[in-house]
Amino acid sequence: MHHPPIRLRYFDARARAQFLRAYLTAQGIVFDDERVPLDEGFASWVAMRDDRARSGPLQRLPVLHYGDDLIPEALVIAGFLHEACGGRAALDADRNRQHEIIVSMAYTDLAFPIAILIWADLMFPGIDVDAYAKTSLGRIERNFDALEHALADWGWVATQHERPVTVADCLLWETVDQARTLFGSALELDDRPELARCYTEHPGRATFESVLASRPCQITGRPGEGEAIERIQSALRGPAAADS
Ligand SMILES: N[C@@H](CCC(=O)N[C@@H](CS)C(=O)NCC(=O)O)C(=O)O
Repeated sequence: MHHPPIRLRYFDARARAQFLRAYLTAQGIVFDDERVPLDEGFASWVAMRDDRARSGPLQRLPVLHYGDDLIPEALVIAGFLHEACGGRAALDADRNRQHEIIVSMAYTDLAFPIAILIWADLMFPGIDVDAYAKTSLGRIERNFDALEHALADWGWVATQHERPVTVADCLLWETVDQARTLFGSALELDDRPELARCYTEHPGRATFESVLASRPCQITGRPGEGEAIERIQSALRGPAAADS
């Protein structure tokens, strides 16, 4: 499949773009993985924000340059790539509907709350981070359970070796990996066999891991993300662990 020059511009973070990087790489598509540095005061971003030819019509990242087209919004980019890379044509109507549902759900109900939790104390000054972490984990676990049932009903994971890697597969894998990084041992996959297989047995797994390893970065652009995650995990382990 022929493509014009492709450039994906996002911060040097995983959040809204890592699954797109993984998808393009899994398709064997050469693209420019442009990363705006997470420098002091987001100076590099501030310097480019007013240039809509780079920051897009909404002045937010990610944006995808596909030849002369500039496409903003992660979900719009996801849909565009699903079409442009032949993913839509490779799936029947039911599978395409399921694909859309997985992408919408994983992005809105999993990836987004993960990012909000990481930023919580900076976004909502005075928030009780420990309580919020527990509430967030509970909500995300319920969303994982809902997804688990749907994936099983659809046989989504059972057929993952029979179809090309999809955008939804990349987003699911990336979201589970982010959740594991954020929640550590507080998040169990053992009683979620569909998600566990999607994560450990996915045919794209080696590619997803190598994309991450080739340019390691934090999940969000939050300054001090490592410490914030440690604090969240400590809260989830409970007072005994926090005191020791
Ligand atoms: N709805 C957009 C949101 C994009 C967005 O908020 N991007 C953030 C980074 S995660 C951004 O560009 N922030 C810079 C700013 O708002 O100045 C999407 O899902 O792609």
